Amino acid sequence: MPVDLRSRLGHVELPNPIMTASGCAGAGRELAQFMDVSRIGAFVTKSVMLGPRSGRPTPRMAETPSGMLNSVGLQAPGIDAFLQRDLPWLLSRGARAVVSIAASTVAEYAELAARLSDAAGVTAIEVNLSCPNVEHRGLVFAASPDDSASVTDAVRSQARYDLPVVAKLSPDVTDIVAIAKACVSAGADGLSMINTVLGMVIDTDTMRPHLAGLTGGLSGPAIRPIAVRCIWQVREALPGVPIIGMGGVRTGQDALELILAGASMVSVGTTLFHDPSACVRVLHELEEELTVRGVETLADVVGLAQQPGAITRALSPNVRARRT
Ligand code: RRO
Repeated sequence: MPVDLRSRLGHVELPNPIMTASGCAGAGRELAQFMDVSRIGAFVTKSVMLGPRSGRPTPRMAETPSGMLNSVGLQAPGIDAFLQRDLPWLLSRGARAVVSIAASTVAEYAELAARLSDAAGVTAIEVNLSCPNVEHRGLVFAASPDDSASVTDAVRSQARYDLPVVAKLSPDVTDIVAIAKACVSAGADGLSMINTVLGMVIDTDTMRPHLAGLTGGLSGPAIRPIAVRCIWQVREALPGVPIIGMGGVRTGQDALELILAGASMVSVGTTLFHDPSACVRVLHELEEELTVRGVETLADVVGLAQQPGAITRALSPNVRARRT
C-alpha cells in the first residue's frame, strides 16, 4: 500500500510534503524542463516585493565546504509582473503556488498580502522575515519578536481567511522559540525554518571579501544540523503548529530527519543547483524510507524523535518485530 503522504497547512491539504525552497528555483520555469512542478506538494517562489529589483552586484555566490553562500539581494520582478506572468504560468502547469513575500515596511507586506488575496489560485503566503526593516535601523524583521509579530499580524489581517500564512524564520537569533511564538500569536498558520545563516568568505588571493555584498547566506548540508535543532526546539514548544523544514536536504533520508524533528513538510533548495530534479527524487526516496520502516502515514512520524514511547506504534508489526 502506498504511504499516505498528505500534509495539512491551515485550510489547505497538500498531496505530499515536498516543496522547493524559496529563492532556489525562481518562479518555476527554470525547473520545468527537469521535473513536473505539479508532482510536488507545492512550489515556493523566490520572494516577491512590491517593485522590481535587480539585486546586489556580483559576485553573489561562493562555494563553501558542504554548502554555498549567496547574496542575491532580492532580485525579483515585482508583484505586478509576478501576477501577470509568473503565477498564471505556475497555475497552468498545475503547481500549487506558495508565494514568498518580502518588504521593507509592515505596510508593504500588508499590501502584498492584499494583492495576493485578490489573485485566484495562490495556495499559501510565505512571509520572508529576513529583510531589513527600514523603520527599525535596518534590523531584519526576523531578529525581533515584536517586528516579526507586526508583519505577521498585518499579513494575516489582509490575507483572505482561507489563505494560509507561513512565517519564515531566521536561525540567526538568540531565541528562535520566542520569535516562533510571537508569529503564531500574531496569526501565523505555520512556520518555515530555516532561512540561510549569515556568513562571509574572504578570497586569500585578492585578500578581500569574495562577495560584492560582503556577507551572504550560508545554505546546503553544512547547515542541516542547525535546521534540525531549530525545528526540534519550535516543535517542542508549539507541537500543534505545522512546520515547513528546510536546510541542506539532499535525500529522502535527510527529509526524514527534519520530519522526525518536527517538520510536516520539507523544502529542497541548494541541492537543486546541481540536481534540478531533486524534489521529485527526494519525494520518491522519502516514500521508500517510510516504506522500509513500515510507516503507513507520514503524519505518524512528524516529531517522532521527541516521543520515544511512540516510535514502535508508528511502525508496522513486522518492522516492530525486527526492532525488538
Ligand atoms: O535574495 C537574497 O539574497 C536572499 C534572501 Br531574500 C533570503 O531570504 N535568503 C537568502 O539566503 N538570500
